[in-house]
Amino acid sequence: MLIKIAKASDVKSSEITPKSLFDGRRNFLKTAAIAGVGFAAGSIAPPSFAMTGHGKQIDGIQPSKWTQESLGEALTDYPAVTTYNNFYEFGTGKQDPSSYATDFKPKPWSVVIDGEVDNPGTYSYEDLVSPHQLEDRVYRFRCVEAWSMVIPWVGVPLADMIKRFGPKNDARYVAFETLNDPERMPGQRSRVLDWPYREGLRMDEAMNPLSLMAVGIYGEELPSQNGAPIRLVTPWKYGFKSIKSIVRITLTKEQPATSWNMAGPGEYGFYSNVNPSKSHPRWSQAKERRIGEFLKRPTLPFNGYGEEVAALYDGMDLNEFY
Ligand SMILES: Nc1nc2c(c(=O)[nH]1)N[C@H]1C(S)=C(S)[C@@H](COP(=O)(O)O)O[C@H]1N2
Ligand SMILES: [Mo]
Repeated sequence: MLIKIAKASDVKSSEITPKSLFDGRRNFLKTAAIAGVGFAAGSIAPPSFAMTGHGKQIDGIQPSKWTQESLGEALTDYPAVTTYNNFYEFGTGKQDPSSYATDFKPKPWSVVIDGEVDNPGTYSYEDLVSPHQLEDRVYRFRCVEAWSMVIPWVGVPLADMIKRFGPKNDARYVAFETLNDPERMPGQRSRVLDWPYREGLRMDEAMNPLSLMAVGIYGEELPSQNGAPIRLVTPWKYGFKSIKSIVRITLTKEQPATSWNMAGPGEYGFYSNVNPSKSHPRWSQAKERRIGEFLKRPTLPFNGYGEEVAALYDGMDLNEFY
């Protein structure tokens, strides 16, 4: 972002595997059938070769109202979702995370819950993520660098998780931190950001039904480059809010510091809502390159989720609170 501004033209055609070559599709179709994710018959070609090297399938995923059908847009191919990534803990290049996160072991994993909660503590991944709560959700994902994807996530509503922590009345914000371990995350040996990566939401944003703690994509466990084992997804905000590999969640009274705001306060605000009419100081946000497509699309206010979230910002000047 500050370091290197990637253009969609940086994605070589060899990185964007045609849909017909998506080898995880058999698996996803199975999950989709279980989860009741609807596809028009024949809209997806059968897999052309056997499954290899993909994540473990997640069982018992529930359907959600955010389906591919209701969104009406094509999913971004699994190979693009998993090889064109920003995850500076593994390097600043788009291919670095998929190259250097391969040895990262995301489990066992635990998350520290502290701050303004009645039930603080260290929660194991298994404690935190009940398989019964897992949902399939297809969301648009818009990076501040003006590329976008459509990703079928598997996750738990953040609101359900927070309720279990027993938020106190004076908790107004939620702060998140990524693992800080240069042994396991070699990109942290370079000081491109002030580690650990930090993000935050206002309490009402965190409790909004759209906010998801994702543990999978395409019906399978998250690959490490996508933020295994657990990461945030807030689809109405620029991608950098969607913090990966979370080890700490703190409920706070004050607005928490966030990594990109610390790195470039004039370029990245706390709110970071997708806003096509507010340019980044160095480029327009009016359009986006959907990865896998040739022509640019217009960017939608709140990334198309205004109906769900615009009311959160009633009376706020979103040019001031960017
Ligand atoms: N810890 C951490 N989280 C992060 C980042 C990062 O560098 N470190 N990059 C962010 C940015 S800029 C984007 S666009 C998304 C990319 O998520 P994806 O790889 O699943 O598409 O992760 C976000 N979360
Ligand atoms: Mo991003």
